Amino acid sequence: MKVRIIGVPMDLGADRRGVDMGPSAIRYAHLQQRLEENGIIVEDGGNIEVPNPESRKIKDEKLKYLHEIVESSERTADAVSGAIEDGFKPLVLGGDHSIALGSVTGVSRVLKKIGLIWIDAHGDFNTQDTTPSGNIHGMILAASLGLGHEALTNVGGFSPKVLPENTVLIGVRSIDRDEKRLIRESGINVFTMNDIDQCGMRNVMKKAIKLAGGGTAGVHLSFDMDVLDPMVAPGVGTPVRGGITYREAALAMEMLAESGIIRSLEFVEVNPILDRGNETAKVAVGLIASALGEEIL
Ligand code: 4U7
Ligand code: MN
Ligand code: MN
Ligand code: MN
Repeated sequence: MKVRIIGVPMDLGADRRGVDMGPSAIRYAHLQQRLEENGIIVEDGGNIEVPNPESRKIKDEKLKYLHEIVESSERTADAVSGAIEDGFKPLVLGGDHSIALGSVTGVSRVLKKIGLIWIDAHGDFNTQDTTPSGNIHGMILAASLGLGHEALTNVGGFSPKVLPENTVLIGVRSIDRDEKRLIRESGINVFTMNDIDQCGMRNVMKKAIKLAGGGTAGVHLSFDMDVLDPMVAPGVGTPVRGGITYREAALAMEMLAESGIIRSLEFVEVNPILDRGNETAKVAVGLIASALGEEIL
């Protein structure tokens, strides 16, 4: 297997500074070495160019840094498409979750019909009309399905990037009131924390793999580190108590690796400023290794 690392040091999509250092923190936690130990050929493609919030002005309080995020997304999409065309599996490192707009666009453009597995404490299903924060990292799943501001939904020049029946949202426990309505109306597949408690991660992932992988050319995994319990992953921008354990996350990754459906993947929202001893980045590296087929024995 050949993997190309693409860093996106983006924090224009969230309120708290620090996630722009996520790609460095994950690299510093020996990502490349760990993957190479598993026999993977790793190429580090460096970082996508993203402007600093300090150098820009917010123009629309309901869509903060819209223009900058759209421009960066086009660059990310090109890097992701390029990696797949060059025979690599793109591994995108965030950065806040707004970077998924570029990744999803890049994969969808090449593979045409994709599945999307979005693992997150949040729904990321707001639009400019429902957002309580104006932060675009809370709107990207909706945008991938064609909902929201046209500048977002039309990145890459096409919309939607994925169909609701092939979209699976897993691990959610914090959804805004109007966001809830949008999710229900959208027809995407959702497994909440309660579903994981009731049915177990194994059963949830079995269903998720069928829904996202069935009849699609491949699946993009978008993993928001805040799905983990804050005790496991303290270094995230928007922690929510009651999250999944390390082993539940690892099982999910191992099942995805075994399924063979994953064509590109991303890990987002690592915030080294809020972390303890780079622990959250280390957790990310462990999960990335599992998702890419690392075996215990
Ligand atoms: B993340 C929020 F209001 N829903 O829209 C919003 F609670 O990528 C949070 O999942 C969004 O971390 C979190 O701002 C986005 C808020
Ligand atoms: Mn998210
Ligand atoms: Mn989240
Ligand atoms: Mn966040």
